[in-house]
Amino acid sequence: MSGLVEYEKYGAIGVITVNNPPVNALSPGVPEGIVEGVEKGVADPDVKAMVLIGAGRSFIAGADIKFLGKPRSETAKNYREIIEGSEKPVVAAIHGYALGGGLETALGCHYRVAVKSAKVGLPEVLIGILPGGAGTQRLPRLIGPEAALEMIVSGRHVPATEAGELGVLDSVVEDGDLRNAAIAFAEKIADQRPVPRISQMNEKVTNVDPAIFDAMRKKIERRARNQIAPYHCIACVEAAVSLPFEEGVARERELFQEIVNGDEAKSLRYAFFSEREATKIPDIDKSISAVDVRLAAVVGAGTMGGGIAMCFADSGIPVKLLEISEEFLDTGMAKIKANYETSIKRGSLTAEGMAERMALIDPVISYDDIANADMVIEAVFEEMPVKKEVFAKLDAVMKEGAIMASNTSTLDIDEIASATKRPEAVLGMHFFSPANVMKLLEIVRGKNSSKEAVATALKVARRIGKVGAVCGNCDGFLANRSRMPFQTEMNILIEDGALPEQVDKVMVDFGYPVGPFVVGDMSGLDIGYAVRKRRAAESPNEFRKLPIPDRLFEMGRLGQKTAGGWFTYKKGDRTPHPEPEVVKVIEDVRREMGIKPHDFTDEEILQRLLFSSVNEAAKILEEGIAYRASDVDIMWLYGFGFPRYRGGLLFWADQIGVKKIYEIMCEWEKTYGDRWKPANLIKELAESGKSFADA
Ligand code: T1G
Repeated sequence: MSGLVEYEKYGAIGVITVNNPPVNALSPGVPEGIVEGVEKGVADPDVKAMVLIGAGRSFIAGADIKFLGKPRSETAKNYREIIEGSEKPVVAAIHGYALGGGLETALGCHYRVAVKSAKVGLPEVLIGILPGGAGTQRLPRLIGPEAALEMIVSGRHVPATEAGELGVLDSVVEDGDLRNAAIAFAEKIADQRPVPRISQMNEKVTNVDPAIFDAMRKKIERRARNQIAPYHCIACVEAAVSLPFEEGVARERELFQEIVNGDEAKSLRYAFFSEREATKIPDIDKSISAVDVRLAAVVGAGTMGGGIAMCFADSGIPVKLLEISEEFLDTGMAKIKANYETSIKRGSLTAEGMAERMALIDPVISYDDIANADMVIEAVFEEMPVKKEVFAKLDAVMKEGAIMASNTSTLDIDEIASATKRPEAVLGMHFFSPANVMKLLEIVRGKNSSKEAVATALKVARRIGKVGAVCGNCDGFLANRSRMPFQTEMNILIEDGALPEQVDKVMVDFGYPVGPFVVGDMSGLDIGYAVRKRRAAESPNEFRKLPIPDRLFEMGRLGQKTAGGWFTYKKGDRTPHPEPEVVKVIEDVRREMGIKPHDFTDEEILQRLLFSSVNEAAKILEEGIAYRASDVDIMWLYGFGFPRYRGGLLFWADQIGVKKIYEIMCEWEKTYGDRWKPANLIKELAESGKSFADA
């Protein structure tokens, strides 16, 4: 055997075990090893049936993404058909995950048994491709085209119990000794004939209403905007109901080849690996032990603090929520309760789920009540004196070894840490609003933050379902600092002649869920106004005023929290409507600034906005605030809704080419001023022909 796959006989059952840590991906040698195992079982007259199982924590998590699009052996191309063609039944025994090629392998088997905690799925669409191992042909034959279409186009992981109800699995057993359960199942069916082969089950793919495919296309058109893979997935399932199996497989292979090495697939594979790369910190290896956070605490029960407390409760971690008064605490708890009730109304949470979560949140008003927490996250007003007062109190009460984090979005972590006698225990954990929804957790490493503190924050990020990315301490850290030029530039574009609805349309067409001016209306023009006031006071010479949003704020146009901001909204409707009053403000300001407005192409709007942030991200990289370009991309994907199928801000910039961006910036520096002076890193990369990925 190839060492990646072992074969052992238990009585009359041959057990084939895939052992390719960490997730038993179908790396070269694994399909070959499985075939060897099946051939051994078939050749052995004492063997009546076989079991295919995964060692370690999972069945097979899919093709090895690192080898996608690369040549494979003939056996690797046909191993599923070899399994299925066996005269002796093969039972797939699933724990952990059976995803992508893993589930397709199980569909090549004759039966599928899983433990309750297992999950199955065909998530290929999430990395810009489609199930390329006949999954789009077998699954519709097994569970019907509609259920198969939903699984394949969503790419979701289906829990075993649901998969059992759908018919993907023949048996779902209690978590425990899966191998024995599978062996028992194999013994039970060993003599049953004919051996069930999905490729020959055609009754579920005949007389199918073709309308289901266009209905799916209509259903996904908003979220699948500009993408190809979701539509190719639909076409494959259409082939399953219109062609014989072999021809359907050929069609699937043809559509797979069309996209496996396309931009969308490359971008999504990049995003997949970047997310995991972000957890690898150069000077923090596995020898650094993170604190095991069994009890958390949050200081401040406002919108952010309440949302952060929910993150812990949602993950089953008890959390104390501290406020300065019963009144503030009651308000905070009521908001949390209302959030959960909304989830129940939406069907994403049950009443008992809410009760479990609420029971994990313990509202308190004394610092002594949180002293025993392993981690405390401060989420009070974004004012330095207030934060330092909180940290001084935390320093006085928190137990030895507790990690003390601030949720600040821009304030200096080192200054906050200076309020304590243990700055090594202090770092930033910047959640994005709403904290219980947004996936990004920006971990800010102060100059004294210990490796244990950073390792703990990363471990907690994973446990509470966040995507953690680490950066250094500076004004705005990585995410907001890299985004700031974008926000300035969008206002300058309006001063110069563009309108909010044009800018928003450009960014929505690019792939953002909503445009930046609507985002401004959602977060509130008061937020930006306060930040601009602080920066103008701190660095009057550097800071560029933005008279238009200032004037809208001063008119009381704060955004969706009032009748309107950049746009006007009808009650209960988030549809943005261009507002003549806003246009008048824009025209007044242009006149006062002596600006002669001109038109912009959509491309210039897109490049002006994104290149301004590319330039800042380059400075962040050259200052060592970010470890790698892909960390910038993770922050933009998960913090700002940058379209995932474009990989991320710097991945997208690399597709254009740093040299071309450098040349455009040099032109803009002459036309629009020194804010467009290219960062040194951009100049260096342009002159050396390198990319941000090389940086
Ligand atoms: N290929 C290569 N490496 C993989 C991998 C894969 N499919 N899945 C995970 N890894 C690595 C990952 O990069 C990380 O590496 C380590 O394993 C642990 O992963 C023909 C063509 C299975 C739910 O899309 O969704 O099959 O950082 O941190 O949080 O039709 O991994 O340790 O060096 O994510 O417990 C389809 C992708 C492939 C599944 C486990 N399959 N993987 O999550 O661990 S295409 C997928 C996941 C395909 C066929 C097509 C998750 C997981 P490192 P992890 P986890």
